[in-house]
Amino acid sequence: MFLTEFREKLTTSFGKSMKDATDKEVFQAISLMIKDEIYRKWQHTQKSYQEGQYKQVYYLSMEFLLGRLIENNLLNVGWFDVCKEVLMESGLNTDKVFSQEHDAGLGNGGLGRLAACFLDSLASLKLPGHGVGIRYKYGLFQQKMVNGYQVELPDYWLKDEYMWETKREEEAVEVRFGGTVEVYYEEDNLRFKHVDYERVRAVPYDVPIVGYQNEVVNTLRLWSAESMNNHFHFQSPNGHDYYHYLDYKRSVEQISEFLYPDDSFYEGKILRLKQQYFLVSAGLQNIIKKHKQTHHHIKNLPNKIAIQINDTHPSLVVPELMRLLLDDEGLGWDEAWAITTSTVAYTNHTTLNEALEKWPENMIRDLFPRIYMIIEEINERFCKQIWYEHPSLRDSIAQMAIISYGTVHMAHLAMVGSFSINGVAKLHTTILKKQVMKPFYQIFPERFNNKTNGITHRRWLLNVNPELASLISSTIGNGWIQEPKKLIQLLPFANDSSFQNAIANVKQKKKEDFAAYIHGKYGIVIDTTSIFDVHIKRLHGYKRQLLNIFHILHLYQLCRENPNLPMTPRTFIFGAKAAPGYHFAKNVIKLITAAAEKINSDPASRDKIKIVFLENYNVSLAERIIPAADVSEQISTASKEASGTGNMKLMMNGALTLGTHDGANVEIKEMVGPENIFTFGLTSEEVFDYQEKGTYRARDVYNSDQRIRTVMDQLVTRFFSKDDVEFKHIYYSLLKRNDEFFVLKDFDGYVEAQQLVDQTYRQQSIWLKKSITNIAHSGKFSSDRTVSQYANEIWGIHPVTMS
Ligand code: 26W
Repeated sequence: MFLTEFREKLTTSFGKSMKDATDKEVFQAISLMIKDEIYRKWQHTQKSYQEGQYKQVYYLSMEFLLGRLIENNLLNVGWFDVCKEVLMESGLNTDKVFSQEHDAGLGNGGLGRLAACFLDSLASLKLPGHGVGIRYKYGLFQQKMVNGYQVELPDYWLKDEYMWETKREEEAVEVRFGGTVEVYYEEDNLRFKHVDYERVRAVPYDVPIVGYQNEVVNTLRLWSAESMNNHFHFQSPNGHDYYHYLDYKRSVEQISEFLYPDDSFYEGKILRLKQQYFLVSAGLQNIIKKHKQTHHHIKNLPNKIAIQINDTHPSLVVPELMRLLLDDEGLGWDEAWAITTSTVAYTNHTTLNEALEKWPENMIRDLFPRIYMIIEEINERFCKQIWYEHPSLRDSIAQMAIISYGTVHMAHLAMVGSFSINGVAKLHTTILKKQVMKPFYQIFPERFNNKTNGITHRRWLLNVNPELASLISSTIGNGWIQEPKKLIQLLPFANDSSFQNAIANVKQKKKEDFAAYIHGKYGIVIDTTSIFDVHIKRLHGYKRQLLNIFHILHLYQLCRENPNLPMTPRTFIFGAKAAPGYHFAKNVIKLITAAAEKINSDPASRDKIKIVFLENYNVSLAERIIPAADVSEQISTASKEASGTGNMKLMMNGALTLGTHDGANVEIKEMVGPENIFTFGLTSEEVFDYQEKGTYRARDVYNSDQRIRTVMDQLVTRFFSKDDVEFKHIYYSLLKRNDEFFVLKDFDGYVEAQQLVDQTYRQQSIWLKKSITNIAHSGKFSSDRTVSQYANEIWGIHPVTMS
């Protein structure tokens, strides 16, 4: 059946038979077959949602880090196995075929990948929920390594046709920038007219989001910016209008040109702000239009729609919804405000000060004059509310205001304008309530809630590790696929030696697969009997890749001092992109690659330590590394990592966590028990305490620990580099700038924890028992659990029954 249709598709689309078709044509033919299958369901789902008049949720996000969809879609339509079989029998290399799909890299890291996992869970749980984002022409940059340095290249992911999108020309809306606002009276009512604005056409491209073996196909709607054709009339004889038009066209198309590559770092770039408003305005106009078509009036909006904003990036949704309700729908302020604050919900993903968005007041005023007026009004009313209703907070008004000292605080706007404010792990939510957002918690205690992050076990176990998935199913049945919490049924097998062996065999196979992949691609050889120690995430000071490399440099020193050093060989695997302007992060990358060059070739260390820095870390690469990992590095400075989600993916694939008491590590430890995780380092309370009292002295640690001195002095004595200034940035950040991320402070604890890792790994049966225990508890971290909690506790939406 599949085979016949596949042959037919190759013939009708490309005029080719299986033996002549290129890998790309094979990929496209399969995609087209999937499309035939899912577009019917898609249409049917939309019809059912309309007719059932269900409440729907819209997840607004500047980022959706989808990766590839081919395997996911095959799995979800139930064709994964048969497709693989047919390709293999036909002598086609499935890996090569699937790799024809370019990763959709429309995100930076955790926040964007979380959005993608949520979409998968929404559809798989039959929940009526959709994504709204931007169709960036260029996704996150491609990282090339040149002489050990990161070089950024544009990611033109749309070079070949993107198989999963459909342009919906007829749903285009207009978004307006700049201009001025005229205020006038009409029948005793104050009215506002926006004039002289620049017009931008927002055109949606829809991507179907397929539920796991059910009838539901939801929508990810990505907006693209185009110029209006009728914006200018070319009349003037000297051609000025024409040049004007070209300028205008270029400035408009810029809006959806590229994804900003900053992760947890705010840059006040005007184009980024335009992107945010573009997403919000196009998304909302479309949502309201659809709502009115189905429900005929606007006043029941909160009963039928919830809007979740992914961090503050789309927080202009608050004043934009107010604008539409006031100016277009003619509602009064109080009514509009009640609707807005019952519709919008906000998720916070970071407490880092440098990541909090604060736009210059005049930027907002110039770009969106009407929106600015509305924000001013919201601010004034909010400040009054504090003054009259919370007199004890009067002294804090300036700190809590939405607009103060020439800046607009987006987190304040988001909190004031939404009915729910959630953090992404227990510890993170506690920190929000007790520290970062404390005064807001005093005013709106009922709004704060926690939703610990999750990951889709369909992609991150079933799809990337079919060997492990089938071993699990043959042991406990396949109920865990629908109900991932059932993975707990593996617990009785943790001590079972034949199950341990089977788990060890799967891990070995995945390590060999990964080794073969990097050998084929980069010519790098790695020892598959070594421990695969994996640190994969964005490169950032707080994530402390530096602590990892310092430990490696220390191990190297031990190897040089003692040729018989007893240690299990280790392969240290890094994957990380640094923001292009983040010099410290780039310096750390160079340190890792410089250390790799020296240590990997030194006879004193090369049989024990191997460092691999993988180029261009992205979703598809993560899918190859994670199943092969033994150790999961989650070593952020306590309090700084809101949750982490790589920790969950690695645990689900049997890696043991080596981590600090931070983010979701805390909950992983709670689940698996302290004996099944390696933890170390300062607690978040200790970090706060040092910060408040200013009592940390990095130099004292340096002076008192010979191991640290040895490692650090190597940075500035041409040990790893031709000159002695290459790593001075790192050296000074630790000693002169007092080690903001407590790398030196946690060094000792980390070394000790690493020794324990080594000792434990030597006792394979004990290691495997821990590994199985981790897999068994990983069901809690399925995004199905997370999304169900959002659905029940925030959105008030329910699974649908399809007609
Ligand atoms: C405006 C610049 C900017 C860009 C991105 C500021 C902040 C961000 C994101 C909030 C950064 C991010 O991805 N945060 C991560 O979100 C994940 C999903 O909740 C968490 O698991 C990570 O801990 C958090 O770092």
